[in-house]
Amino acid sequence: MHDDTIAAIATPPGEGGIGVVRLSGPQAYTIAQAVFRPLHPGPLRPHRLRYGYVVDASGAPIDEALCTYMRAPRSFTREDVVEISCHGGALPVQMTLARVLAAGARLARPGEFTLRAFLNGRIDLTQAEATLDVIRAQTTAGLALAQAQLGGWLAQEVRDLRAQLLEPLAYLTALIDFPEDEVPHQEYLPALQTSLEGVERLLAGAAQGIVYRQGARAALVGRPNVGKSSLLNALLRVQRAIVTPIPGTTRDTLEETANLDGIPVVLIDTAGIRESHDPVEQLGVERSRQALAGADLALLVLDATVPPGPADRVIAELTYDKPTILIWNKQDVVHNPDLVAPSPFEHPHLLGVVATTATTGAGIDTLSHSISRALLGGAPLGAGAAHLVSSPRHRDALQRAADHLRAVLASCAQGVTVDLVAGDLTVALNALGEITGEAVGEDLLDTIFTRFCIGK
Ligand SMILES: Nc1nc2c(ncn2[C@@H]2O[C@H](COP(=O)(O)OP(=O)(O)OP(=O)(O)O)[C@@H](O)[C@H]2O)c(=O)[nH]1
Ligand SMILES: [Mg+2]
Repeated sequence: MHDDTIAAIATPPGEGGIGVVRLSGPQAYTIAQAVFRPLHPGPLRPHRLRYGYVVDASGAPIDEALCTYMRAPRSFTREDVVEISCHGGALPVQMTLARVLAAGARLARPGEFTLRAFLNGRIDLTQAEATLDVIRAQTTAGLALAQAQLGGWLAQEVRDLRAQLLEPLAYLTALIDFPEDEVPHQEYLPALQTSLEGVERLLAGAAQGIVYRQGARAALVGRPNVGKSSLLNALLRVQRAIVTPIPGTTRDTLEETANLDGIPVVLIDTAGIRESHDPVEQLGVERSRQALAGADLALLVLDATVPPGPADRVIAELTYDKPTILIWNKQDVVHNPDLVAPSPFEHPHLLGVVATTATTGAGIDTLSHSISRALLGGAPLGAGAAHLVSSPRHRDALQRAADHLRAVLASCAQGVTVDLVAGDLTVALNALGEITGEAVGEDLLDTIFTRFCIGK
């Protein structure tokens, strides 16, 4: 437990109906008594809301407020926690915070409340990270993943996997000390094999989980006037980008996030790529290339009313190292709109060909499903499939655990010396421990918790 008391504004900056100042630590109660005067005098009772005033040092009211005292360990941090809800203007909230700091609290660092909840054992590291994911979720699918992780399923699975490995490790360690008691390795192979399968099962869903949580970037590229900006608007269902019949309308890249089947996809509209003597357009074309380079997926747009030419080929070649969806746009002008022409290019990473009419919205749903499938590498998340690993940190740790477990199994099969096997097994156990926080260093905690905002 910590001996200092931290405080921060827990609500976002700006104006709101209420603003909350939160305190956690051993002096939380005493500080609340000093800064909050209930309408009806008397001590604050745990888990009861009190009405009253935040008062200045002389006892004069600063603002009307409600105060909640949550006595340890029944609180978010397992410490004494006080929340003071005052009016949600910048001044009342800041003056309340200033009073609390003057009365002995220290300003909390980003994520410090959640860090304390973790350090005091109320939640594990996956749940601490999920707290942030719940706050930042951009789609209901992302929120479902975060809520499930907050519920602790991942922590439980990882703990079970670790538990399966502890006995083989204890046995191997004993063997190092008492080689004469050697029991054949074979006895532990099933347990090791089962753990490896468990780790692999978690890894199998990670790519999809990460896409749902983090989203992805998709760049619309093509010659001028093929309908890139019109497609952006159609996918967003908002007239976001300027559309005109003049080739070269879009000069700068423009990004907007769309929710495509539960994935937050940053769609990037780009300037049509062509040779140009106009210096502004040249800069725009350069930005188009950069946008493509930074994208996870290329949306290569062709005008279906004209045969693809060398200019289209040059742009297509720019997408050859990216997963790409080819879009035949302006189907309404084409003679046979139901026929989806194949790709005119031998694209090495072509994931789909879609026909659209950006101006009417025809084909846009198909396009949006093609994008989500391409990003997920297959079918979208089914109902109830919220148990997916969704953080690159967890995936990397699982990957290391899997690699070392495979090494352990290979060594057992080859009869390698016991200490080497025990070494690999220890690395695997620690990698799993990093996920839940059972085996973590200060640096890792710093990188995780500084991503939080102050007050969380
Ligand atoms: N008939 C028809 N016209 C379209 C379609 N999509 C776009 N257009 C028209 O094509 C013209 C160019 O559309 P934009 O969306 O500005 O094309 P762009 O690719 O963004 O062009 P630049 O910004 O110049 O590179 C506009 O007049 C659009 O209304 C379509 O599916 N059918
Ligand atoms: Mg445009």
